Amino acid sequence: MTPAGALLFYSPIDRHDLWTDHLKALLPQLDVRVAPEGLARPDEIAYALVWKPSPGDLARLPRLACVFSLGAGVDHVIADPSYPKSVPLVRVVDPSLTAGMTEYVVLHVLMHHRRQSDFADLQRMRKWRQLSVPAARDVRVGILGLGVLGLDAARRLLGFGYQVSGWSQSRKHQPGIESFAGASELAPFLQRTDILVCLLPLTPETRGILNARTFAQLPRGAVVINAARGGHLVESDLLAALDAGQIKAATLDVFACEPLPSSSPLWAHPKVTVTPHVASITDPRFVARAVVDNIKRLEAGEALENVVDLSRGY
Ligand code: NDP
Ligand code: OXD
Repeated sequence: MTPAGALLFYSPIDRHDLWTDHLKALLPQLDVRVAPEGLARPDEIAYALVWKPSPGDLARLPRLACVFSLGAGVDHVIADPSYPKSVPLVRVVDPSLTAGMTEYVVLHVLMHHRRQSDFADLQRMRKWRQLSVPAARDVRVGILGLGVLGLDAARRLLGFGYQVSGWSQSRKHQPGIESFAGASELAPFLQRTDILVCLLPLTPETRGILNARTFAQLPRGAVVINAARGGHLVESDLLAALDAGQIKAATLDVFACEPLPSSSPLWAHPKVTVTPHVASITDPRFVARAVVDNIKRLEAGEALENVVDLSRGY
């Protein structure tokens, strides 16, 4: 099968050579072009595989048939007001991406619950002190966003014995997981959450959701883990809540400005764990196949998989 047009690979951070190898191993006839040079003949591009494309660039491709996000999130694409709305946008849904996120969430929930940073402090001081650690069944974990990633993490956390709940737009019916839905159920969800994990997509409705009001509704001494997007967090509100003891500690993987500037107070904050947007990374070995399969579907006139609903923004 020879595709109807070239694929533009467009990412300031991902390895184009790896992606090209994996894509061409599956579809040798695919003409892969790499931005910015690859934008030279815009009328030859039918597909774009992108991470944070510059606003306006996709709108310059007159024959664009499908855009593939290099991540599960698509905020980096639809933030562009000129995104051509008639062109389907496909996101990553992949077991390896889900597994990576679940590992990250479980690691950090356990780290906070098991007071690992307190024990690390004691070790530095050569102090032998058996701090008390609650049983998992007495710890309430609440996940903002019970989608592909949130649901998998919730199920795994349930396996450790935590009391797990989730907040989403629509009600979920998952054994053992308490479901809260919609804006009116955010407050009761927060009130029963000791460790809050954010796995929401970034949309106009969820931007800034990790703010002073949200923190105030959590029990005193709650923990916040944000592995979704930096735009969800009001950093100054978190710093104030940490200083006041309302929030005991935070793990942050994503930031409003990435890379996190060296001047950020978050780097050296004793109650904050920083990781550089690595909670889960798209693996070209697996996801190239999903891209190629969707190209084949589109060219055969079949329905695409994992298409984003542009009207709701995720
Ligand atoms: P999904 O689209 O599968 O799930 C999103 C969930 O959020 C759904 O449960 C949805 O509710 C809920 N939701 C959306 N908007 C609202 C709202 N306004 N109020 C309440 N609930 C809402 O996304 P994924 O699980 O695949 O990914 C989630 C996010 O994780 C991505 O968008 C991305 O930003 C981030 N991510 C971060 C990575 C990292 O390395 N740090 C890696 C991969 C992803 P409903 O189910 O009812 O629709
Ligand atoms: C994603 C990400 O959205 O890597 O997949 O953040």
